[in-house]
Amino acid sequence: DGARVLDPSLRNRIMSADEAAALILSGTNVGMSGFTGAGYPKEIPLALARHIVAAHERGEAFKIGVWTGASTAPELDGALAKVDGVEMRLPYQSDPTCRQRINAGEMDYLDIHLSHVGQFVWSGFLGQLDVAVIEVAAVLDGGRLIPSSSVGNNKTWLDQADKIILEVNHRQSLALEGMHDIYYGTRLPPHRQPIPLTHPRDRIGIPYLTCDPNKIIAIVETNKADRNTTFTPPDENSQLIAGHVIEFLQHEVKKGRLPNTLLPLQSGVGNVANAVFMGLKDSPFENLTAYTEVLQDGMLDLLADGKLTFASATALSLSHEALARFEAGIEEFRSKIVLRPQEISNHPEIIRRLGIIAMNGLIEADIYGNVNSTHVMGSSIMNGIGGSGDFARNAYLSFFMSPSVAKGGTISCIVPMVSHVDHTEHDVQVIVTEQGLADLRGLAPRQRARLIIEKCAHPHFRPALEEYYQRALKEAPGRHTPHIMDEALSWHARYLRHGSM
Ligand code: 0RQ
Repeated sequence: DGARVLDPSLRNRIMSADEAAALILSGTNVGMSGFTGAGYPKEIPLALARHIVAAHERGEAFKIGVWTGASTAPELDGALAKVDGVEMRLPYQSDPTCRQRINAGEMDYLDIHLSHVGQFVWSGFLGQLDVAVIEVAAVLDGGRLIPSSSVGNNKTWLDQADKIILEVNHRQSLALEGMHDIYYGTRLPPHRQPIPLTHPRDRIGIPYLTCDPNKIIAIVETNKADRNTTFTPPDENSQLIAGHVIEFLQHEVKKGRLPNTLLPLQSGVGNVANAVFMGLKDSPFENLTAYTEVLQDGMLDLLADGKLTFASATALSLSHEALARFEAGIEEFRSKIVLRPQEISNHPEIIRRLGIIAMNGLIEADIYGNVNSTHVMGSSIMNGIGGSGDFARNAYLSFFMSPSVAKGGTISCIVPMVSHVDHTEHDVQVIVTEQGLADLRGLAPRQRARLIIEKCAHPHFRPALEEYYQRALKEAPGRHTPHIMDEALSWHARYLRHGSM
């Protein structure tokens, strides 16, 4: 009915999702909104998938490049991957159908640091962006847009795309207005200036996305909820990991290396992250803040009870129950939450300045502290690096957390050598499993190996790791980071051959 298109001159561009999707041509690059299942377009990708099927049935090739903020949902990544409509996907995804196509070699995937995407596009490294498809809560006058439940790369897509298609989602609360802070001060070198943000609560931009209204070629009205990010109560391992992290933070406060308010927290998504935030509820720390990418259920609860005083993120990623709590309390939450573009939420300059405490997941770590968080057995992608690298390298304190074993105990997540490396030994400070915590700061490689094997490895794999390390100490030509080259990846090879490490 156009009620949320407040610029009358744009109302004649309202059309159906099918009509709008028909404006997206094969071979184009499309910048879509969406970050961890929030704020992604919900109707146009589905309509586009139908157009792609029809083209394929006519014997025509039809593939596009799909650029987003981060992961989206089955209606976007899933639908387009299912119809084999994606040539190149970037910068992060976690959809099972996409994953299968990527690992089958049928789709290219560019897995890049989330903070790099904006500057890559501005610099032209990724080629031309043809169309932006952006979900918004409302269209105001003068090309101003009320952003949706995520910001991600939307500013960059709106600025850089030749044409813009908007999905105005009536399901998103209009009370989101004012919760965003869109910074328009970023430049390419050599024109950069310091980003004037010194506290997570600082507002340095404006509450709206802006665009050239002449570029808007279509507006589609929708009414659909974001993906329901199901929340499962933390399992035993997650609780043990959270316990180790919190005990360690208390120790750091006692040593005078952290204030009792800690430092702004960043955490990845998932069960362990939620467990840490639930654990913080009963911790002695006070007036906590978060400077992170994704605001999950655990963090929302801490904001509600005052333990967390402020959270800066680029996306909300909530279960439907938490979303209801968020919407009921949105007036209060608006003073406690700010949503920013991902180039700012993940900016190395700000992460270093604020002194973030970063907590991310790992797939495997090796005995020297290199971390793989993206690949299974060296060659298959799981999700992607996401923001973990932006945070890990620049944080004040960087944790990597995981259960010590995977797949029913057949895989050790602590291995002699990682089969792929995302976070090098130089970026990894603390490794935590349910077994314990290894504080690697200030330790040389051989000291790290002893600690990681002792504190983090599962007892079932510990003796074999110990034995490998002792032999490497004797046999390796170099004693700085002792390895036996013929054997370093034999655990993975054994798993691939026999289904167990
Ligand atoms: O697969 O469910 O099929 O069994 O990996 O593992 O233990 O459920 O842990 O959901 O926290 O994911 C690193 C993948 C951990 C995630 C990773 C299998 C395991 C399971 C998931 P199944 P868990 P999590 C913020 C920051 C990179 C991006 C990032 C991730 C599945 O944290 O994607 O940090 N991180 N972003 O069985 C084979 C191993 C394995 C293994 C686990 N050693 N070998 N499979 N698995 N260890 C968010 C953004 O940036 C957007």
